[in-house]
Amino acid sequence: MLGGTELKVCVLGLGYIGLPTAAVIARTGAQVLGVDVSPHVVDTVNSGRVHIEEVDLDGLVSGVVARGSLRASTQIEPADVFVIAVPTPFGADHVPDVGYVLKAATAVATVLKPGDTVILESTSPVGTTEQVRDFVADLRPDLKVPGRTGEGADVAIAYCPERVLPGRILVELIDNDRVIGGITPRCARRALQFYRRFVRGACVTTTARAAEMTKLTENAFRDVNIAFANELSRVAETLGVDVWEVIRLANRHPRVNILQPGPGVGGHCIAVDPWFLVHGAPDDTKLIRAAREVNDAKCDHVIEHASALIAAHPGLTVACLGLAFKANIDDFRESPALKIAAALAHRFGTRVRIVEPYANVLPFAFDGTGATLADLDDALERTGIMIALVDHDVFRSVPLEERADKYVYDTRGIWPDQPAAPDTRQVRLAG
Ligand code: SAJ
Repeated sequence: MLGGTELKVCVLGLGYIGLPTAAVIARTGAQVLGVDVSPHVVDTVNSGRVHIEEVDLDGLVSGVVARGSLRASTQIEPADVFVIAVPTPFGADHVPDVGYVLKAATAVATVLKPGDTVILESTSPVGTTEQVRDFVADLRPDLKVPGRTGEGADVAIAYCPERVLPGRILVELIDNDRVIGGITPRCARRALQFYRRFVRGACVTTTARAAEMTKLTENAFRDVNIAFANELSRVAETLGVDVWEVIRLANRHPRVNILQPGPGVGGHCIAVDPWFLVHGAPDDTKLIRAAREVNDAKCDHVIEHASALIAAHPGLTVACLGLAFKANIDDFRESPALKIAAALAHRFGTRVRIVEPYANVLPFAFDGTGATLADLDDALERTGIMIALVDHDVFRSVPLEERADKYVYDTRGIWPDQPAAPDTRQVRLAG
């Protein structure tokens, strides 16, 4: 059944992961239903359009919707495989909130039948897949669930984290290796059959708990390494050295590969997931917690530095370049650039212009500030101070002659040729 073209798949959550996943599965010939709580998202997908920006996604979705392989609904329906791809935010004190996952599991339980496979893809604290299993077991006492009834279970439940990079989602969904953790080995094998339909990368099986921790480990690894770069940028600033040059030189060592400092870490993954490890083992996560704090503090540091620069030049207007959480995407979630630009807008009001080619209007964080959205050419002509917050290609390609006469605070190291103005020397070097 799992390998056949008649496979019915239900993807819960049509966000940045769920929609591309649903579309890629639909392309294999499976009948895919995407379920989302938002009627707007459902209507958009059913009309063959997309509500998120991702390379090549619009063409793929319009194709599979036109062929009838993908449709969307606010209501769940019976299927052979259920893929849960809903958000897992954290609440107060960084406590993970798996409420959406359990809500999705509750919906799945209403239509689950023997032979079905349930796969959780949402980034989750260790133990969440077992929680899903327990939920299903309680709601459906008529079904034998895995791990509670030995290997003779009616349904398979597994965890398989998404690992795709925004901007490369459709490529990485196919090419990346997948870690598939079953509640039991049989569950893992069932889920493996499913992923083999569309994944070209290696699919490796393990336990659900190991797969959950693997995902959190990957993002904590990146966070810790970015924190190292951000800490270096602070050290270099204090010592009056160009951090970008130091990193370039250190990376010539065959076993050194330092990441890039920036204005802090954003997105819904790297700035969030390490907290799930901290919450799971608070006494054992000193480094992971410290990295989170270093990266968050970098954002505040940039606000203070930029504010000092702007306050020192009361006659000049300011361009904040970028709001996205990283280069060349339209995703503003947990974005340090947005936080910094909004803080500056609240402090300096109408002096602030925001340049973000991926925004049509300013996000609500700017309401009441008097700051305005400007295009890049306009900002280059009219502003005397530029704060580079995102390394979009379009910013990177601004030639020196268009910025040589400005005060520049380059938090991403995109303009190594920028001359140091006497009173901004430290600012420029800091990153
Ligand atoms: N950043 C830096 N310096 C760097 C690299 C990144 O400051 O050298 C910043 C970015 O500007 C951004 C943040 O870190 O604000 C995160 O960006 P990212 O490109 O490192 O990662 P994400 O959040 O887009 O995607 C990550 C990926 N995880 C890893 O690389 C380990 C992706 O593979 C995951 O699927 C994704 O998280 C996720 O969904 O968990």
